[in-house]
Amino acid sequence: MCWPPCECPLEGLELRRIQGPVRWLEEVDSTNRLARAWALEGAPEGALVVARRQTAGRGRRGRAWHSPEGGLWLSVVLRPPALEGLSLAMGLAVARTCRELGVEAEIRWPNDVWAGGRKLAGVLAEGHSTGGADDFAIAGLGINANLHSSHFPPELEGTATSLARERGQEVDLRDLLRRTVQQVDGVYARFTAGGFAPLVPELAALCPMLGRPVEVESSGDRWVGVASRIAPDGALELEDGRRLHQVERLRVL
Ligand code: BT5
Repeated sequence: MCWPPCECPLEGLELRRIQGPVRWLEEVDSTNRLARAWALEGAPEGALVVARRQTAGRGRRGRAWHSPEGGLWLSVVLRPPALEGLSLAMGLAVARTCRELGVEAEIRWPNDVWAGGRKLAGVLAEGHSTGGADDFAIAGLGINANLHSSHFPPELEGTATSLARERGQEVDLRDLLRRTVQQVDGVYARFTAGGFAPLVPELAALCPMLGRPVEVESSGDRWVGVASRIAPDGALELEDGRRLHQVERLRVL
């Protein structure tokens, strides 16, 4: 992709809700941080922030997201009727995109996309309540596109992967962006029309951790259970009846 883009990369796509405007940045601390500030200034639903690299990319719970040049780092302003399941819905959009490109991406509750036993992409969905009709959410998507092992710090070398690594061939970032926006638009249209529940069967089919033992860490506790299903509100249910909404860490055993 020429950067900044020489023509509008969304041109020609049939989009319902996610139509831009788009802000392109060579470098930013975090696209989620900037998208939030923009939304507070009145950015419409569907506004997008895309950066070539992030200097302080964010994961959940204050964790860092490693975002050098070569990945797709983007945030979208959404005004969903409810937040339940939004993060998983966005994960579904990312997994569908990666699958279109020939990578057998899987979803790992609550917000990861994996391939070949490693983390390929992450989603950070953050809701912002202003106490009125202006409530919004920012969905941040980080897809390791053309990252190679030398791009990852030592602690991620054995756990992270990229589209290029899985396919043995780099992807065109402009094409990846177009496909991602198209998928986000389609999944988000379904999400706003019917809520999260109708997405669950498709999601579950891409979620091989269901039926497997998982080790969970939450509020200082650690335990093992068998993941049984994703509930219509986005919770992960375990065979022992526990329902998980937020966890610090989850490892599939
Ligand atoms: C996530 O958090 O997976 C959410 C990542 C969201 C990133 C996007 S990029 C665009 C937007 N702007 C932002 O500032 N963020 C969003 P979490 O589940 O907490 O996972 C974070 C953990 O994943 C880290 O603690 C590392 O172990 C690992 N990690 C960090 N960078 C990675 C990378 N590039 N690839 C794979 N794993 C990574």
